[in-house]
Amino acid sequence: MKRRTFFKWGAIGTVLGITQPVQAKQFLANDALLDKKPMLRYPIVVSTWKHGLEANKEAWKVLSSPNSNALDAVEAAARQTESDRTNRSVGISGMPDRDGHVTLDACIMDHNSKCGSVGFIEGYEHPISIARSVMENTQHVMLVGEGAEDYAKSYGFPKIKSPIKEVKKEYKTWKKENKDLFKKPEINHENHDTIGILAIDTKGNISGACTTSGWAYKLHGRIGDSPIIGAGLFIDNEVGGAVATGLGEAIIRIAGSHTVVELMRQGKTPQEACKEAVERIIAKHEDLTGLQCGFIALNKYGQYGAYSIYNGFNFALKSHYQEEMVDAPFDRNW
Ligand code: SD4
Repeated sequence: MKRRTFFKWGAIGTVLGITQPVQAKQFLANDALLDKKPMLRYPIVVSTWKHGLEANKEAWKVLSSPNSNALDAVEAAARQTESDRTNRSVGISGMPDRDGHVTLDACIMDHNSKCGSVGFIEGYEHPISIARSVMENTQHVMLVGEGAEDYAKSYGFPKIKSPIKEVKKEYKTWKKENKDLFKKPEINHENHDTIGILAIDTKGNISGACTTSGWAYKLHGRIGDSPIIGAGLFIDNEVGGAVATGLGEAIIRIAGSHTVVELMRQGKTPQEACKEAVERIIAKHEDLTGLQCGFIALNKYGQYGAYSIYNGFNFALKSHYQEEMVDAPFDRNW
């Protein structure tokens, strides 16, 4: 999102009773609380980008009940964004691939390290729920393409028309303006916006979910980091969890979310862990032009952190005490 839009949104948020976006300095104070016996700060939910605010509200309906379940919370949050037809980066209203298909990736992981994932599926409103079904009803972790769609159909997930007409229209314009379809699609802060969600419930258990239409105008058949456990999402209930957003290929190269969780296991704060993972991506890429990647992380105490290569990445936070957008610290300006 452009900064101007971001701050405009912040002003509207204030009118609606939502706290203004918090700047990096304030949010770093949270990590300073990490001592030998940190305060337990849950239930809590954090979600990538602005659409995370609405998603968190759905998660909170689950998390605020006395016997809440983080897995139900992250699924409810992801479903909210998947159904938002104004969202151009998640669900069937998301960005199409180079051939005009909207192909979706999603995964989910719980506090028992159970996980499920679907990739490269078309015409299903809730990839996240299909991913959960794969986790709960099969011996597998990941189903892709036609096989995943057949599976969804057999479990009664309704097939819907995709792409929607707004996406078709935008695709037509894009195609006209991009005659050379083999040109590398442009990656910038406006054409990739997965939702990744991490939540800790009242029992202190953590789960996570991630869902996206992926890199806009990608090659048909491409799968990003978002359905890959360890890349787009990783949870370890002993430590915490992490989710990623941005250029999936770069995130996969360093097993991004797993890396963040392992760094937290070694004693790093969520903030430090996200920063180190981002620095690893930076070190492994000579050309960082337009290469945005960001992580958010939550440790078992309910402490959160985030970091991105470029400015402009933010996330939504909700707990008993907070409901706000937080600007992630970053390595460089666009
Ligand atoms: C992908 N990581 O498909 C996703 C896109 C994304 O913010 O996260 N956009 O590479």
